[in-house]
Amino acid sequence: VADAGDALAAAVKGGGVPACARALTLVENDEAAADALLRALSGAVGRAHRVGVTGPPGAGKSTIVAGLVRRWRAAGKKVGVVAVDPTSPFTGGALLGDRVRMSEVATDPGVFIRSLATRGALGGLSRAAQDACDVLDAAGYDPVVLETAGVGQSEIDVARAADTVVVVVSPGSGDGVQAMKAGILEAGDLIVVNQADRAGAEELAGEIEAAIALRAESVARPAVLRTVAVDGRGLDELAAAIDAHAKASRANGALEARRAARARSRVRSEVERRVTGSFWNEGGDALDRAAEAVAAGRMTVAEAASRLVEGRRRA
Ligand SMILES: Nc1nc2c(ncn2[C@@H]2O[C@H](COP(=O)(O)OP(=O)(O)O)[C@@H](O)[C@H]2O)c(=O)[nH]1
Ligand SMILES: [Mg+2]
Repeated sequence: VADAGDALAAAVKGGGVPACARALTLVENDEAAADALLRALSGAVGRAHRVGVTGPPGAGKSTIVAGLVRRWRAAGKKVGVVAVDPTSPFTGGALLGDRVRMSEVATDPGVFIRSLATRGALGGLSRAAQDACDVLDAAGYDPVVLETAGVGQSEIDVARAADTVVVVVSPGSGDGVQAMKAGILEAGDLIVVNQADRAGAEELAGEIEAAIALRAESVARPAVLRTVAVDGRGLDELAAAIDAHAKASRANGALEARRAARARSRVRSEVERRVTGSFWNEGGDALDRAAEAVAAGRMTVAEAASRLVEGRRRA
């Protein structure tokens, strides 16, 4: 297994497209093989700039990503995209705005796009998404984009795993306001009000700018950009703003600090996953008995939990 893993790792580092595809399938489906592969790749990880694109479903994230990909390709970059979005998978027809553009990007060997399946807990998916970014990074794709949909804490956390975080909102259906309330704006290094061709866009951008202006002096104040992703308006400016953020964070140490925090958080979640996983694997019927006692009113939740934890300590 180790030899097969090493051969695959070498092919990934060589930039082989089929090797990348195989590696990402392992990351999604085969934990042990993925661990071995990532170990073999580890020395090659860390060169790519990771761009997180997050926001409510339908805001236009995938359309924006497609537009950015075309610009980066025109600039000679090799681009990787990992999408975690059950509502608009990258493999679906709607993805890249229109079919012509999609086939253009999809057949371009300088672009690698992968939608991750959303089965299992988001904790597992978050791990898979970051591992997938590591694979594309090691394969020489730079930048690597991580698109995540939704405004829940876990989606925000996944997006935060990027070097530059772009939060996309759009007018209508109250999504923008909801996104603000959910705290998603705080995660953004850049805020994009997309669908600027639609009613309410300028009001939404104004509200967001007002909210940002109220932040303490010590807190970063992200720029608010307007885009119309379907016709490309504002995307040159967005690409330039991403580039500027990448350069500035590299120069002022913010990138290094963020990567250290990211490594810490990945190790921490992995420990938590293993500890809770092994805890429940080893004592399924103890949980059943405790649950029965709590349901019957013979024990409180706290007492039941204490018993389980103490029982394990003694074992
Ligand atoms: N009017 C308008 N529609 C847009 C714009 N950007 C994207 N859309 C449309 O909005 C829908 C959702 O876009 P998509 O990129 O899949 O959103 P995602 O779920 O955030 O990835 C699609 O039908 C797009 O064509 C825009 O700037 N203006
Ligand atoms: Mg999408």
